Amino acid sequence: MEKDWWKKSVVYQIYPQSFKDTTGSGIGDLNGISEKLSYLADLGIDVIWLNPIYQSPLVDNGYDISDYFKINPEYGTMDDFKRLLNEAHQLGIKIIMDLVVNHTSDRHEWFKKSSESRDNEYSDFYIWKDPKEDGSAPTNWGSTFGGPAWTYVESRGQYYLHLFAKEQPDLNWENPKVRKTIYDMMKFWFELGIDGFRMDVISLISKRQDWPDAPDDAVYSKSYYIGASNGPRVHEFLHEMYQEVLSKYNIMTVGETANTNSDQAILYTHPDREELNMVFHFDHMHLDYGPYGKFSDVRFKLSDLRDVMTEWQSKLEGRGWNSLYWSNHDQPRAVTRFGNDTKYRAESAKMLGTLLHMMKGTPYIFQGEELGMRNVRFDSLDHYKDIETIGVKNDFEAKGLPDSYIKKSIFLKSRDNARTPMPWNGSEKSGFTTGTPWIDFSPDNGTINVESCLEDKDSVYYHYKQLIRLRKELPVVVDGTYALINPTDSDVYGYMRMLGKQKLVVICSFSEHKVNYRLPEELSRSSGKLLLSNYHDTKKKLDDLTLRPYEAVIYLID
Ligand code: TEU
Repeated sequence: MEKDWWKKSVVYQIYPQSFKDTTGSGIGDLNGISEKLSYLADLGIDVIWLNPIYQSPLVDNGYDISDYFKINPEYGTMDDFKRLLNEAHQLGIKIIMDLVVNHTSDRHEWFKKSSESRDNEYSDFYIWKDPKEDGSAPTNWGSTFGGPAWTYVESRGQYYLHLFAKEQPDLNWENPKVRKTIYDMMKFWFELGIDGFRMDVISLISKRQDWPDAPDDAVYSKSYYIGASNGPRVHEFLHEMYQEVLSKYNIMTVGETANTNSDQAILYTHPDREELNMVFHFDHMHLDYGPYGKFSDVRFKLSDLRDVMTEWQSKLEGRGWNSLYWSNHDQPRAVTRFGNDTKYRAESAKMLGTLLHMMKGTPYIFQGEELGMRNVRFDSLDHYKDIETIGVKNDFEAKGLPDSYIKKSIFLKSRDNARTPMPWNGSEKSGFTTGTPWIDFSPDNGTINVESCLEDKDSVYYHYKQLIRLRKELPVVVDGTYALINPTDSDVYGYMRMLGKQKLVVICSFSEHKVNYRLPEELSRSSGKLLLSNYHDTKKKLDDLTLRPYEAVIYLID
């Protein structure tokens, strides 16, 4: 098998809990994924990334693992997993799993033992610190889901660190035994035949050992980054992981690295450094942050988006590799956030797909994105299930923010927007379950669903299928270098990809109105051939363009 196969791949992210339920439990399962493999093969994707399916009390929907070697019975059995892996492989689809090793669940045996005393085998598996003289926590860090990042445990007379929920204690990577145990666990899954890992918050595993306080004005929920992001030994640990495990298998790795800039990303992904293949950066996710961070009603600016994407495309050229994504299980739906989810839903969803999929890197499609799914607006905030959303609601209420602001920011940013069940058809239960779904359906399911998309040749689904096909057919999509066109245009994001004499020209309008777009002369004089557009009757030749709302075009110049 080719070594850098992941450079040519398109990844499809499955949130197992919400994909397809075969038992009537209301929770998606592994057999449901097996059942839908042919749908994914038809779409043309190469790799599935599965969110965590390990044993877990599901406080954070699986990002709190209580046994790394067991499948959560809610999702099925180890045999179901082996069957899924085998059936996927037969269809030429690879499977990567989520590796959550910054923290475990507090129900993990290691943590139970670690909490008992200061002198047993697992005592140093987690990060324990004595209280300050006045009994308070070792630092002022806040945890991601609200409240302090330290919790006191009577039996040890100490605090433990949890950057996320208190049920997610952070592992102590300074301890070589912890690292060895993790590497062995990774080998277990590779020996089973999986094709790689998406590494959860991997940029947080090495904490500064001088334990600094966060500045008072740091956004509360992010204060922990001060002492934990891209910490002093993170590259040493990842290189060690590479040597001990990753280098022994032909697999792919993608690190989730919030708060990592493009220079740091080179350190993670430069092939010579032998760490990871690529990382998920968050710079475009931060463009619509407001005074309270992620949960805001701010809208991104096109100029910022273009700057950020261009920076990452350019910086990593020849020095690393990009992951390309608009959304995932932590983010709202792309078409609501970056497009227009009412009048131009299909057009703008296709435009966004075009913009991203023609860039250099490995594209990720989050389940339902290929249908153009939108954010949901549950009537009552009580319908939201996500621990982050609930934490934000409590925090905003305590701050005295108006109800209207709380609702609006949750409608726009809640992780539950991405987590409603996959709509397989327009029936009452969406073809997802025969029981009661663990979270409400999106009210759109009657119209936006797999069946209706497959019947409609103009659907977002078929546009994504074409984008995936182009990547397979044209080496310029995989290997071409990136260059901006008209870097300051107020409505349109245009860029080229270049490989040898070939040029791919990608023009995407973010406007709800018609815009006249003037190409640089050398392009408008060339004889480009139209490859794909999100309107029927786009001009076949590349010269000055009148772009309709959210029009996206791809031309090839040979
Ligand atoms: O997310 C890490 C992360 O960066 C979160 O803080 C993210 O910013 C937040 O969800 C955005 O709203 C990963 C997982 O993807 C997420 O689902 C987990 O909850 C988290 O780690 C803890 O494991």
